[in-house]
Amino acid sequence: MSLSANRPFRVVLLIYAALIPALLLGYQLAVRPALHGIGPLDVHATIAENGGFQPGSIQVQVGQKLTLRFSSTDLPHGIAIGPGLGVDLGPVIPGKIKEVSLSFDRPGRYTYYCNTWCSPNHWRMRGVIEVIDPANPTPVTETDPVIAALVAEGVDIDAVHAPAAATHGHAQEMTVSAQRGASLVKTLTIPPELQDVNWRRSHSPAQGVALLATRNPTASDTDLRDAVAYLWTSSASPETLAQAALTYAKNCLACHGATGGGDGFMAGQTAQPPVAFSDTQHMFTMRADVLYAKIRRGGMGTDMPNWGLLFTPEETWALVDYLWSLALE
Ligand code: HEC
Ligand SMILES: [Cu+2]
Repeated sequence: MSLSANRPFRVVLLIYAALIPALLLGYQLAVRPALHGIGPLDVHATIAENGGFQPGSIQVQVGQKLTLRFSSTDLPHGIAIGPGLGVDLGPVIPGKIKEVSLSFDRPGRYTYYCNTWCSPNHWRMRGVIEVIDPANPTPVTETDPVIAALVAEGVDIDAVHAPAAATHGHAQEMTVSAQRGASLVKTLTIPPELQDVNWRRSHSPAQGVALLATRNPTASDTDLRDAVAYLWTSSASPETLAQAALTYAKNCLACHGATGGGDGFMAGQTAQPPVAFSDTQHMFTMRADVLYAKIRRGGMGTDMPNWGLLFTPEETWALVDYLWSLALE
C-alpha cells in the first residue's frame, strides 16, 4: 500500500519538473515582449477631407501588445478594426476617448476604419496596422483563391454593366418567392450541381434555372425561378445573415439603400449609380463569386469602395448571402 501511494507523488513531481522550465520559456517568448507593448497611442479621428486618422499607419510586432486611444476632434466617428478581430468600439464622440488593446499572433495587415457615415469621403477614413514578425521579416502576400480563379477563368471583374436605372421603369419587373421555392424543391428533380454551394457560387441564378429546366421540362418558368431563389438563399444561417445585415447597415446602406434599392442617401453623389440588389432581374444574371470579388476589390472609377482590407473572406460571403436575400426573398 505504501508503495503504490508513492506513485502519484512521483508523477506530480515529474510534471512540475517539466512544467517549470516550460513556464519560464513561455514567459520569455510570450509574456516579456507583451510587457514592452506599444501605447497607449493616441489616434485622432477627423473626416477624410481633413486628413482622416492621425497617425494613418502603425507598426507592431507579432505578440506585442498594442493599446490605441481613439478620439475625435470634429464629428462622432464609428471605430472598428478588421478583418476578423471583432472589434467595433461604436461611436467616438468629440471630447470622449475609446481605448482598445490588441495583440496579433501572426504577421499581416489590419485596418482601423470609421463605420459611421461622416462625410462624402467617409469610407476613405482608414488606417493600417502592419504586424511584422522580426524573426521572419519578408512580408506575406496572400492571394485570394476565389479572385485568382476568376482571373484564370477570364472573368472581367471590372466589366462595366448597364446602369441600374436602365432596368427600372420597364414594363414588368421580375419577382420571385424563395418561400414558395422551398416547397417546390421537394417535388422537382434537383441536379447535384444545384445542391453544391461551390457550383451555386460560380454560376448565376439564371444559369441555375437553365440547368433545372433540363431536368424538369414541364415545370413553369415561375416554378423554376422560385426554386432557384430558394436554393440561392438557403446557404447562410439566420445568425450569419443577421450579422451581415448589421455590417451592411453600417457600411453599405448609405449608397445601396436600406432594402438594396440602390437609393441610399449617398446614391446621388457616386460617379455611377450604386447597383440595386433588389433588382431581381439584374441579380439573376450575377454570380456570387463575382459579387464577392467586387466587394473585396471595389470598382475602379465607380466609387464602389474596396472592402477586402476590412472583412474576412467569410464575412464577405456572408455579405453576398445577405445581398441574395435582398434580391430573391
Ligand atoms: C460610396 C458608395 C458605396 C458604398 C458605401 C458601397 N457601394 Fe457597392 N457599389 C457602389 C457603386 C457606385 C457600384 C456600381 C459599380 C459598377 O457600376 O460597377 C457598386 C457596386 C457594388 C457591387 C457590384 C454589383 C453588381 O451587380 O455588379 C456589389 C456586390 C456591391 N457594390 C456591394 C457593396 C457592399 C457589400 C457594400 C458595403 C460593404 C458596398 N457595396 C458599399 C457604391 C457603393
Ligand atoms: Cu466616417
